[in-house]
Amino acid sequence: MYKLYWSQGTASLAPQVILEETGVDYEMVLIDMAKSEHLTPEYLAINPFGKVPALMLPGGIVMTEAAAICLYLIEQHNLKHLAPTVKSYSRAQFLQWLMYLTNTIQENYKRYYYNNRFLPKGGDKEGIREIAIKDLIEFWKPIDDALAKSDGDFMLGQKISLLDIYLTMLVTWFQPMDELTSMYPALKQCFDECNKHPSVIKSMHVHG
Ligand SMILES: N[C@@H](CCC(=O)N[C@@H](CS)C(=O)NCC(=O)O)C(=O)O
Repeated sequence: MYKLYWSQGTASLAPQVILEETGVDYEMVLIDMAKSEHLTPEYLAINPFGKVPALMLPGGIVMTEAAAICLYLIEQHNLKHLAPTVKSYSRAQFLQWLMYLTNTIQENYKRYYYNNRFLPKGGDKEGIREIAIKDLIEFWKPIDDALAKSDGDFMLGQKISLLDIYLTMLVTWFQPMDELTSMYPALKQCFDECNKHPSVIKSMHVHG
């Protein structure tokens, strides 16, 4: 059985949604980051990066990186509705936006949440957070533009894909969310539609 090591409000949300989509049984193992459980010797033995998510595969291999976990599950369980197949034309756009979400948007939340890591001791934490917010708002614009041009509510048109699930997770990290979604109507529409999807509803509920 798959085991998903997770913590509330983190990058474990998207992998959980995809696990839900597979329909297979899986176990959720809470690693409470508020109690620094991600840094215990027991967890570091499972994931030496000391981060969540981590997915233990039925054979015992541990996999990290939220987007990679999602793609792996989609491929293993042939969830064709969530990602264009390797040979399909829209795979190019799919890969482009998935990498954009992880490398540009997800990565920049680090300056927002872990601003102390980017500064010398006594540095201007609030200052770096403000720059991170300004950059994040700017980095969300191409996603809103792509959604506005799409022929449906989702990144690839009328059907939800991993892109929409992943971006929904990343929208929840922007606090208050309304500050972001009120600027970007197409993003808001996609986010609202995603939140009606049963596997998203269930996973959001677990994340609280
Ligand atoms: N690139 C990794 C990032 C994982 C990551 O940074 N997770 C955060 C929670 S969203 C974490 O565990 N942070 C703990 C820390 O950095 O100390 C992924 O996408 O899975």
